[in-house]
Amino acid sequence: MRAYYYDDIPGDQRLPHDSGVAVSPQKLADLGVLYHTIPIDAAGAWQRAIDDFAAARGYKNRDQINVTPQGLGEAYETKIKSFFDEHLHDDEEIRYILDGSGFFDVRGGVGGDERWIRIHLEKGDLVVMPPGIYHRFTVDEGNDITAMRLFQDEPKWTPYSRAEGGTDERESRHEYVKSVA
Ligand code: KMT
Ligand code: NI
Repeated sequence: MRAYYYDDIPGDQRLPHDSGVAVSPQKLADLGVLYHTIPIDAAGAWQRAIDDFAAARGYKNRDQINVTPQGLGEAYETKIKSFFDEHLHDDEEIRYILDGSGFFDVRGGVGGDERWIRIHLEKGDLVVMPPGIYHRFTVDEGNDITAMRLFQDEPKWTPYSRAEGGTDERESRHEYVKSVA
C-alpha cells in the first residue's frame, strides 16, 4: 500500500500519476479509510485472518472479481469506465487484493481541498472505504487485479455517480461529511 496525491495531469488513468507528495496513514485514517496488510501465505493462514476480520466487522458475504478482459468478458470496457467514474456508495466498500495490483483514488477532503489521493494496492492489501466517500478505481499498467469483495449484506452495492448529481444530498454523504469535519 502506498498513498500519494494524484498529479491531475491528463493522460492514461493506468499510469501512476504520482505528484511526489506522499500521504500519511494518519491522513487516510482522518478520511475514514482503513487499511491492513494480510500477506497471502502458502499455508493459508490469511484465510483465517480474513474470516476473523469479516466476523469482527459483520461482513456476511463475499465474492471475487478479476478485472481483466477474460475475467469481465463483454462488460470489460463498460466496467473499466464505470469503476473510474467518481461515485459514492451508501455502504462500505471493502476490497482484499488476492493478486495483481491497482489504484483506488479517494477525495482528500470535503468542501475545500478535495485533491485526489491515489492509493496503490497490491496483493495482500485490504482496504475499507467508508460510506459516502467519493472514490474511483482503475487497474494499473499491469492490467490485472483479482480482489475479494466483502459485503455487510447482499453482494450488491450501488454506485451513485457524482456527475449525475444528487449525491451530495444522500444521507450517507451527510454522515460522511460530519464524520470528517
Ligand atoms: C469497484 O467497486 O470499483 C471495484 O470493485 C473495482 C474492482 S475491485 C479491485
Ligand atoms: Ni465504489
